[in-house]
Amino acid sequence: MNRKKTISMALAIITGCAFAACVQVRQPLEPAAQAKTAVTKVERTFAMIKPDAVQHEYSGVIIKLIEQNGFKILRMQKRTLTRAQAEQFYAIHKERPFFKDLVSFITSGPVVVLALEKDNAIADWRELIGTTDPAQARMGTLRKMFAESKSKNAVHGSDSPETAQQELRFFFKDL
Ligand code: RTP
Ligand code: MG
Repeated sequence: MNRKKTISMALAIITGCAFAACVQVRQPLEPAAQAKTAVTKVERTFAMIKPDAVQHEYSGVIIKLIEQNGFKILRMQKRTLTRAQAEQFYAIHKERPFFKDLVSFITSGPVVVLALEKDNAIADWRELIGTTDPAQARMGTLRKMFAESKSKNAVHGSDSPETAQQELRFFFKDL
């Protein structure tokens, strides 16, 4: 074999190895490896089906969607909030111009309160409910499907681990 032929064979082998290495790197991870790298945390969050959605008889379908999206319902109760409870629950908004209307709305009829559990429950529930204003909400979100307006927006979701803990305790003393 002459020198030129030897060099081209060596180059072909090196190129082949490099290609194989690339293919190796680009291959998806085995399920076991994926399980090792995925960071998931079982969390609990607080959810509420607000008076507008209850009044329109959307509670059943919303509960169905909660379950279909992988949330386990730990607690669920239909109740009407008193003014004092509403003011305490939404105390963070007490200086906002919409506070009075918010309290009137949330006490205007029964709500369904729920304790939900799932991997990444807090962010996933916020994702499923969509943005505050349904006009801005993504297709497929609960607010896009069931909310009438930014004020009457069908569902509530805790926005952080701290508020989730606080809101769960507010309604479900044993959690
Ligand atoms: P939520 O607490 O009920 O899950 O809603 P959110 O985080 O998406 O929105 P947030 O800023 O916490 O506001 C609480 C609720 O107040 C009413 N709101 N009305 N008219 C308005 O400009 C206005 N802005 C807020 C909504 O019912 C909102 O969900
Ligand atoms: Mg909020």
